[in-house]
Amino acid sequence: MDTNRPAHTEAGDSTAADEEAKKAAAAAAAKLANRLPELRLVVLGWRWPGKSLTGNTIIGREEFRLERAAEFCVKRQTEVLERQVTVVDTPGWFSTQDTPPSYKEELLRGASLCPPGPHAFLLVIPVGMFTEVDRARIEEHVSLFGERVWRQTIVVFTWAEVLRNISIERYIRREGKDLKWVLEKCKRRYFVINNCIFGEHPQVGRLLEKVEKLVAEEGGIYNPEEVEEKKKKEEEEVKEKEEKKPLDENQNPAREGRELGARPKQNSGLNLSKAMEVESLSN
Ligand SMILES: Nc1nc2c(ncn2[C@@H]2O[C@H](COP(=O)(O)OP(=O)(O)O)[C@@H](O)[C@H]2O)c(=O)[nH]1
Ligand SMILES: [Mg+2]
Repeated sequence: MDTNRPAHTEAGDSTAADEEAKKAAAAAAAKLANRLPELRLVVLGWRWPGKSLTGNTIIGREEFRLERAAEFCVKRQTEVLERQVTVVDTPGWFSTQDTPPSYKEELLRGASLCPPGPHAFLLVIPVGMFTEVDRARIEEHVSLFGERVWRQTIVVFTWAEVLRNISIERYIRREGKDLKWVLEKCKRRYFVINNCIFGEHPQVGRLLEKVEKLVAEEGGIYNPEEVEEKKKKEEEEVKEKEEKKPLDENQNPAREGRELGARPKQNSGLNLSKAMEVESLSN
């Protein structure tokens, strides 16, 4: 019986190895099928989590200045791993105070700097304590681009070296509901970047492949003009509805009479009797 065992295991191993090889080949084929010749990315986040440095890591050169009080978007373009890559670095939003309107406008401008629109928004979050306020600030600023933006967003974790031996999955679990909320909004698409590694490294290729997978899954890009048009249409619809409202009520004078006439009288009668009660008690 023992003699059969190694032969059986070998056969089992080779089947498992075949399966692995097939899976790897399928994954490689999918990556190739998703491949795009051009990629446009917009980097988002609050101030100082590593947006500009992430841009530099992707571009492979020190193109974006690391400055605390950046006010304007900066666009850079270069060839990365046989793709024409455009990165738009945006000024971050304020993490606790209100973000001035001019910063918000500049943030929005970022999406229109790479026509016909970005393939992905990279929402940069430094690994560390993530609070309810952080979540609310992200929601407020990301939603300036419209709800559609979440479909094109990938969370990019920076400062991941502080995790040491903890896996990113464990960190996400430990941080709790606020960080989870953000991740759920972008269908749990996240990427851990190591901004201490510069130059040739597989991480940039992996990030670009992740963007390409997102485009394949979501079936398109974020088109700022389309979103703006939709926003305008929705606003017009709301305005139209509001304009129609008083007209409808005026068309039913009987109802108007009932509502405007009967109720105040009833109420005032009630109030009067209550007031009398109080008065009589106090007497
Ligand atoms: N150790 C470490 N430092 C980082 C990382 N990302 C950014 N930094 C540093 O954090 C500071 C802010 O980075 P910057 O890219 O200018 O932030 P931005 O305001 O979001 O553009 C700079 O001193 C960077 O060198 C990271 O992943 N690890
Ligand atoms: Mg910056």
